[in-house]
Amino acid sequence: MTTIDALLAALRTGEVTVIDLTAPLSPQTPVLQLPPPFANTIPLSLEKVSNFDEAGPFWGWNNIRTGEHTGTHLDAPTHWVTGRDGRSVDQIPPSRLIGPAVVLDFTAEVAGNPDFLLEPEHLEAHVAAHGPLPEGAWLLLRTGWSAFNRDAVAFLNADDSGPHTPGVSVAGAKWLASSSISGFGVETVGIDAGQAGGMEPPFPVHNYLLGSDKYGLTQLQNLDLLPASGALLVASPLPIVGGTGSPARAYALVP
Ligand code: 23J
Ligand code: MN
Repeated sequence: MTTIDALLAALRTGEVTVIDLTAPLSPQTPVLQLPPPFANTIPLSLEKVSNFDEAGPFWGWNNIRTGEHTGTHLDAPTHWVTGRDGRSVDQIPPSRLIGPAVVLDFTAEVAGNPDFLLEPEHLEAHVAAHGPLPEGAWLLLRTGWSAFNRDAVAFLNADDSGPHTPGVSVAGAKWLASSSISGFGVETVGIDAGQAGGMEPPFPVHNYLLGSDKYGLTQLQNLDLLPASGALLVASPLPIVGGTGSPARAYALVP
């Protein structure tokens, strides 16, 4: 029996299950709101081509219009100034889009502090308890934030001082960039914290990870259904030629 046969058998018996980590993609899907003078991306819209009518009596189809960075999406290195000479989304090797999922759970901390930041100490404590992050891992920051997915105001959580959503400190971002991970996934609208625009450098996760050929995954959900380790992550962005990212489907295979 090959490894694939064994996996297929395990999927059939339910010994391995497939968890969809993707948020539904609709015109209501929250999108990032940067302050002026910055431009913003657009939500999803569907434009009918035909719907079993004169324009297509036996078929329905739509054109889609949205940003590369709408909903559950992947950030490619070329999204950021530090990675501008790196890989666009179509150039990411598929092997980097599949890897061991390592889930760090800070739901309790975030419940008391929406501006919670992942620090090197948290990462060092994880390594001390569980060993080094596996080569090619996808580190997933579980915060419980996906509970707000269907409510854009709560999800973006902005006030006069800007958005308040959890993320990673500058030192934490540097730590991740020099680790063996393939990518970093979050439940929030972007891979950086809500307050990251005021950090030095601004948006440190974008800055350091995308500048180190590591990728981002956003607006994940169902991270509460994953074990801390032992699951396999599969991310499937569209190979938009020259694209800086893409809406993506993300799955986990869970034993
Ligand atoms: C551009 C500027 C800041 C941010 C972002 C994009 C994203 O979150 C994104 O989707 O890449 S924070
Ligand atoms: Mn993005």
